[in-house]
Amino acid sequence: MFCYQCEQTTKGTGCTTKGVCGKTPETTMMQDLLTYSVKGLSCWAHWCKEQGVTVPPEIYTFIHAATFSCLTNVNFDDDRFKEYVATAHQLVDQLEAAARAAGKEGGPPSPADLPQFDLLAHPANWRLGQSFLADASVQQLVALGQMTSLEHRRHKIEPTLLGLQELLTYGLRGLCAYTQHAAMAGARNPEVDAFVAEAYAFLCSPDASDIGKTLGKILEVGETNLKAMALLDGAHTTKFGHPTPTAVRLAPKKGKAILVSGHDLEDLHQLLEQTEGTGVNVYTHGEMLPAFGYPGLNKYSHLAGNYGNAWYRQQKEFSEFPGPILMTTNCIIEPRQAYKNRIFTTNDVGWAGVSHVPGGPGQTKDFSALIKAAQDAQGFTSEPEDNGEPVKTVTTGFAHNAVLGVAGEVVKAVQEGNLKHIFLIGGCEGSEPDRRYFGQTADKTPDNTMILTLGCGKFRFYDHPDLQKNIPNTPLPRLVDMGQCNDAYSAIVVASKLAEAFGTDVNGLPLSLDLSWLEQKAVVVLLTLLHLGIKNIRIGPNPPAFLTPESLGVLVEKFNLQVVDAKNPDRDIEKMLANK
Ligand code: FS2
Ligand code: SF4
Repeated sequence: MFCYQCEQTTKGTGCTTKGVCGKTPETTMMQDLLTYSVKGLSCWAHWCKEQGVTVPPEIYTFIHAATFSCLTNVNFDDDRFKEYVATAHQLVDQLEAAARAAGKEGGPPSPADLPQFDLLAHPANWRLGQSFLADASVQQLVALGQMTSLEHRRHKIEPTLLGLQELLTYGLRGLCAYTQHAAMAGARNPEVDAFVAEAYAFLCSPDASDIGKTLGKILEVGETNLKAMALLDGAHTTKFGHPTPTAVRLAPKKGKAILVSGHDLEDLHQLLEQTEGTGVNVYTHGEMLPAFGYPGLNKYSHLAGNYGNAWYRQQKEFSEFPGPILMTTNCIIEPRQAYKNRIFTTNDVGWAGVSHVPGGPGQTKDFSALIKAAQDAQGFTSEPEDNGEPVKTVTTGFAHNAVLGVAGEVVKAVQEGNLKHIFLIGGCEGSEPDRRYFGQTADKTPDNTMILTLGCGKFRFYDHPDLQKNIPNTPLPRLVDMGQCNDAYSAIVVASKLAEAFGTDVNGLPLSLDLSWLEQKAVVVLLTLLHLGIKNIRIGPNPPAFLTPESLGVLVEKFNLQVVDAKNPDRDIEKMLANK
């Protein structure tokens, strides 16, 4: 196997025997086979659209779901990948039949001489029959996956170009995560749908051998992701209202309990509806914490609090949680025996042997098994109030609407010299020691600065007492939790409005971006920021393994993209305060 799509990759170069995430060589090959199959389906979808043949929305929904399933820490279940592969090939048959029925002969371009497709036919021409797929073992499919794999391709393509092609692929994975979340909340954007198919078709064309064209397409991924994040933001705020600053309890309440992790607010919503009046409390975990900011979710009194921290601590935290757990999206890691029979997956999340709650966009899911598991479990038998202990809280819900509501105060504080700088410190969390840098940086920022945060990276510092205070001489909080990683959209809206207020562009603001990245959602958010022309962004703790020094050099030259100085947060803070 070979996989270098995420930051925690082995030795900073690539996972070759088993993923640090737990991904096996077999699952890696199944994902590579699925990606090849999705490329073929996308070539057909893009061609049909160009020919004026209607592409049903379900086809795009599938492309997005299958793409999301290959994101880090989402799906580790080979049987599910077999189903995805079968569906991809069946949908190509469906599109071909629709094209023929519309009188369109031929099919998408499929040049024979592209080095990455030397072992199997071009993806647009390569089809697995449903009868073969019905009988095929995972091992047979793994062997096919080997022929389509990154492990094979990387010896065929010059590393800088390969890295850029992979950057485009990983950007699509992040983008499709957000469109999938939006679809679950009832929103889609046909322009975004069509772009994803077009971008996959680009990867199957001779143009993908041109570094300049590939870089251009990569920035288009960033541009399209802005639309996807806006779509998701609109879906959330339409359904659940604009987030407002809300205190979140960080302690249990006595009683039966369910823990919900991941990003899917609609799953949480449906679960809250189905548990209402049952006596079961629902707790958020990891990226679900910002749910408390939404009036349409916070109105449920049995949304009891947040339990635990970021995803990478889940094995310990889930073992100790006295009830079932629902993983709605990434990041899942190998379930321990202690909770394997009480963790449930849904959406594109999967782990072999773990119960899965089915249901797609627009459907109501049946969470009764989860609720029964909660009723059968012990639940929490004590709470801090029993001993007169104080209950710790943090505040979330500072999305764009809430922050823009105090934009006048922000401008005033800057003009009066009380607010010197704004840091955006957020993104992903992970277990590597160098990630301490982000907590240290947050702690070391001066009192007269504001920290915007989002994503699970905030768990490094979200409850630090000094950051719970206000900026001296202002009514503004020092720490502003804007939400999940997708709420980078809120940060972009706020930065653009502040730039307008100060008569400058975002690069002219006293604002620095210090981003922790792990997986491909962070990759696509970075592409969006680069598309917007934002300079001096820092990422870390390590640079992406898939970018060679040459391709990183292009980004450094064009955007002054920097890697954090993980051992020296003071030096980074000094530079950021000088807008460097
Ligand atoms: Fe955190 Fe994991 Fe949000 Fe990332 S829960 S690192 O995939 O999506 O951020
Ligand atoms: Fe390794 Fe990350 Fe790939 Fe998992 S997703 S195999 S940790 S590079």
